[in-house]
Amino acid sequence: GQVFHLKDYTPTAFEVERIDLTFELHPTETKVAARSILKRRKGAAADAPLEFDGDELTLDALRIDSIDVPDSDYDVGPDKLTVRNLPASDPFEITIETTLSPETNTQLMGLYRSSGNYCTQCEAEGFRRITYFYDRPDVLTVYTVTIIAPKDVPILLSNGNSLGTGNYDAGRHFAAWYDPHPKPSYLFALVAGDLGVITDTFITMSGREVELRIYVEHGKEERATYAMDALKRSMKWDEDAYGREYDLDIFMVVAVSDFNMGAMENKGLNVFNDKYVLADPETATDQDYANIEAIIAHEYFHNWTGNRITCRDWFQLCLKEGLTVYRDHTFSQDQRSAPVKRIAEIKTLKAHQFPEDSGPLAHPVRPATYKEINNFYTATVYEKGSEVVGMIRTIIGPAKFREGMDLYFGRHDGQAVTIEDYIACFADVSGVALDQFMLWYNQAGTPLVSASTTYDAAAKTLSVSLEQTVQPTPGQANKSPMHIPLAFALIAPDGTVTTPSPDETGHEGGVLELTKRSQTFTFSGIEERPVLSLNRGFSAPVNLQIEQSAGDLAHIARHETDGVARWQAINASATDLLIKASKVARDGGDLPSADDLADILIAATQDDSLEPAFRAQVLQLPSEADIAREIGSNIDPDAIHTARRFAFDAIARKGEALFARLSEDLPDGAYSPAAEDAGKRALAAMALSYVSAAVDTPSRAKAAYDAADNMTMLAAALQILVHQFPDAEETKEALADFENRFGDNPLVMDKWMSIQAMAPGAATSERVIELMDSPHYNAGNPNRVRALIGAFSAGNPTGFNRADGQGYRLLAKVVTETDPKNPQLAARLLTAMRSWRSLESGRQEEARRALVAIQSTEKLSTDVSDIVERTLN
Ligand code: DPP
Ligand code: ZN
Repeated sequence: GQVFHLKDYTPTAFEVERIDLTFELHPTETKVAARSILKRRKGAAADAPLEFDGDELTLDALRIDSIDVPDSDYDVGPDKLTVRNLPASDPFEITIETTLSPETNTQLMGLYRSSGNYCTQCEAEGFRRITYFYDRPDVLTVYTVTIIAPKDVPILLSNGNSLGTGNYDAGRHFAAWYDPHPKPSYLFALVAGDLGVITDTFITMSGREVELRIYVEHGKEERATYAMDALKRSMKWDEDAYGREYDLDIFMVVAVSDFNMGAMENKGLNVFNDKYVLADPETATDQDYANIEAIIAHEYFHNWTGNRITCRDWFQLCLKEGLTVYRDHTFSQDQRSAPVKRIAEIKTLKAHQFPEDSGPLAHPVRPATYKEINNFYTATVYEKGSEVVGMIRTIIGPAKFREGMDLYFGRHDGQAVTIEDYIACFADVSGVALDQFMLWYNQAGTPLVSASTTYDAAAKTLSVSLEQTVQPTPGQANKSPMHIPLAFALIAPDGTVTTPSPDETGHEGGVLELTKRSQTFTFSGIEERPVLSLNRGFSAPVNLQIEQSAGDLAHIARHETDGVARWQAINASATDLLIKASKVARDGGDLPSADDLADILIAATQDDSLEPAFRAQVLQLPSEADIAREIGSNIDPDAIHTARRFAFDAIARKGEALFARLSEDLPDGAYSPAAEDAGKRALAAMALSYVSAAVDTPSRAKAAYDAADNMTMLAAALQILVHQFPDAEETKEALADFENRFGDNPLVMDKWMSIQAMAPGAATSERVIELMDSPHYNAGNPNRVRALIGAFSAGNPTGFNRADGQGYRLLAKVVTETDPKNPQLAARLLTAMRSWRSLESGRQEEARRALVAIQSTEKLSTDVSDIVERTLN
């Protein structure tokens, strides 16, 4: 297939002054007329042809200034329209008519149907499935949209402000929309159907009233109220934190049940996966509420970072995504507990981005080439992209960061820009050179920073020696040293925490800026040997190798004033032990005692000065996948499971009384999704899992299941039953009860499927195969497929990596069956194989066979062939 290169960027020959779209909706024969006003770009050749993108399109009519274009003047195919001999004088008008079949569009890109409603998804390249156009983010224009439909399709929506509605011919009606803000085609949206709605208003900082609407399936309106609340808080926060005001008269969100992504930031008309809109206490967990808050915020924040200022080309995807993730992270930190939220971000980054960065799918935050852009909506672009923005703030400081953002909004509003344009704003306001920093965008791989300290008691100096290396990644054999800001603190023997500046010129207050391959920083006037707490708050997304004794880690865990750093030290202790134990479990011998780790965890859990949500994070041992990642090669997932379970049980027995008490310490009063109550539930659920292991009977979890009056505790109890007591009668009863109560709610049954799919052990793959035949599974719906197959392959190390390869074969079957219908979904599922080379040799061979079987399937999509080829390379 074709390879696209960043270096090949060239602007289009024509600019589009505006586009008028008319849709006559029909399930299998929707008529689209697109009239665009075109003007030659300055400097374009006078005879330059017009080259529009298409994808599976059929052309019905082509006119220029109302006259049919003669056959000799154009070439057309499903994926391209080329027109020559264009009028010498511009602007001129081109009209293109196409016919679409939304009903049979199973890719969920372009115009399709979901539960009988019409909706669109155009990012990245879906608009070209609607009409021939410059389907690329640097062509911005003003859209007017007219939607004509039968009256049994009452709601007709598009971007911008309403121009009105009225009757049309033959019992049909219409609605017209005008979006005054020039936008690229990927932000176009249309929604039509019979939908319920909740409405509200927001008064902006300059006093304008904005109408807010959230559309959902009839009968689900009540479940959208939390999303509405989150939307209003997001609008307010963007005004307070960045001075950004909303810019249309109306802001709409529509929830649809068939959606490849989480949600989409179309101008004024966000389309959401219903999983990230609908919530009530009976059906949604605290995590669901937090996700809704974060994604509503994320898509709303795109209005400025993405829509008003967009990307020049898709290589710059992180320009909008990394930055917008950074903005939604800080929003959630402000709305909830900042350290607890930050810990969750670190866990997510390490669980999803670190393995990507160390395997065959590694790519820079801004890739230089791609075959299929859909495959670059990755943890690297999003999560590492967000960390990179955070590092700019650490390097230049919060005030200059805000100044740089203001400059960015002022300088580039209405433009399609590059990462260089973005970074220049921060260099300009701060005077700090950020050239070396650009490597974070251009160089893939997680840097490894090795650190050692030397204390000289006579001279009263502490030296910190740092060394960085970045492993080769596909296409990048040699790496240059990066600009790495490492926040730190020194902790004296008496527990005093200081954040001094090193003697070398460097950052004020508690940040070491590592820019060379190796560098030593010295601190003078240090009276006694301190312990170094390095990469505090995870200021840089690096792997840290630091010679630190268990005693030093315990010292940090006890005295750090920064909650995140405290957690980092505890997590490092747990990881060290679990790596050791996994090796013993693999090679035979007595597993190392988890007593010291248990003491640390129990001490933190008993500390009532710490918020419950933080204590829940502390109690959560590194996952099997975390341990595997840290071990890095020759992985035996079963040995890791054995080692982790051994430590878990030991901690459970040692803290049994404490866990028994905490497992019943639930918030009083009616359910509230607010962070404080959610934190209490998280701690109770964590304690319940430990005490259940200590007593080794399902009775407590079953009692908690029976007593639960909200989905958070119900799902937590069910998970303990299924994962710890798979064969118990209580577990069977709970599973059946759950199915009975929620069998008609697919989003809730997704949890029921995921919990079972993630049950550790070899038997699970058979259960997954059974569930694929159950009425709750639907191979055509992305949420169902991800809940069962995605959870199994990405969230069940022992089950998926079954030694006989059955898990891999199952995934291969689903991928090849899904690919013809929905290549984006199939390719995403397949990324679960990305770490196959780090497995022990037997599993590697099974995994390789499954990958080769996929590769040799006929007519693979570019999405799946791109992933399978890179994975095998
Ligand atoms: N809708 C996806 C997101 O917001 C892609 N833009 O991240
Ligand atoms: Zn986004």
